[in-house]
Amino acid sequence: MAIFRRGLSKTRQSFFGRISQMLGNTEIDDDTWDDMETLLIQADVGFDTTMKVIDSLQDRVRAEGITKTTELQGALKDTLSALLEFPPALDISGRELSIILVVGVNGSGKTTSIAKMAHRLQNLSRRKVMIAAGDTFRAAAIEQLQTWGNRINVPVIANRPGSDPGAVVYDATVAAKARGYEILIIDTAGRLQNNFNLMRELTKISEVSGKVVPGAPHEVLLVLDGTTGQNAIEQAKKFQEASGVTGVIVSKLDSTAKGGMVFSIFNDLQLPVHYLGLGESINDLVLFTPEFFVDSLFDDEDEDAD
Ligand SMILES: Nc1nc2c(ncn2[C@@H]2O[C@H](COP(=O)(O)OP(=O)(O)OP(=O)(O)O)[C@@H](O)[C@H]2O)c(=O)[nH]1
Ligand SMILES: [Mg+2]
Repeated sequence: MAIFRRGLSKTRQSFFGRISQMLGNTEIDDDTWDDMETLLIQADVGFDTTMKVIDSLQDRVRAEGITKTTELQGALKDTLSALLEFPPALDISGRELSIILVVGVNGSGKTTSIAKMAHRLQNLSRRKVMIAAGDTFRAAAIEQLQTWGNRINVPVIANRPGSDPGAVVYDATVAAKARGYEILIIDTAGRLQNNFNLMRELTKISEVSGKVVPGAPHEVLLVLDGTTGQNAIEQAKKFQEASGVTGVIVSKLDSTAKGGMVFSIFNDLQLPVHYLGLGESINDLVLFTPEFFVDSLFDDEDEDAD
């Protein structure tokens, strides 16, 4: 919980934590709803999701007989929580080898998130984890992954820069099976959602893993850079079409006040968020927990205002 509060402090201090101050202590009127709408839009909750929140909040206010702005914070918390579902567990158990493909635009935080996730799965979940350096595009990308692998003691299967990513994925899948690894995480080159050829390459990488392990990849995780807010939602739609995304990792939420985009992922994209990146170090990836997330967006009533 403390790591959530620390990691989400920018979004809290800029938006949700200011709600009582902004709404003041008056009767709820039209201005209240205008202010509420502004707050949600500015926090990058997105237009459609904001409208939905306002509608349900108005229903709740009516049903509960709330008339004062001071009572709105609690109602807003409940309304926001209702938008989030507890994400299902990753589909990485109950078979010999499970494969997670990680995709996203340039610099969104894929490689870092993979290292953090591998570390979590190995140390907290006690699973045997291997990583495939499917980003063969840049030499530095392979080295970056190998450096992480050495630090967290997870093997990284790589090939020469410029080689076919499909071939690396094939080799890694065969190696993981032969050596009894339970989870293979595949890194991929960052690609823009509107680059047709690169998007098609993702489909190919997916198919290669499925040839060695039927049904693979079992999860396709899209890494969205939290600092890009609503822009990330548009990218996500393209990745959903091209690679059958099954879930989302939101990175860099510690560096942004746009944390409201998480609501949009559930509501607009209908995708579960599995992990949040809340910092640059290896332990700064947390399992998404709706209750902790929503609580961390608001000032704690017991806490001194900061
Ligand atoms: N503050 C913060 N920085 C992060 C987080 N996750 C990643 N970063 C930083 O974001 C930058 C890009 O991260 P990478 O993991 O290399 O991103 P990538 O998607 O693999 O990038 P490409 O391979 O170039 O497409 C690095 O400087 C990371 O340290 C996070 O949760 N918080
Ligand atoms: Mg990378």
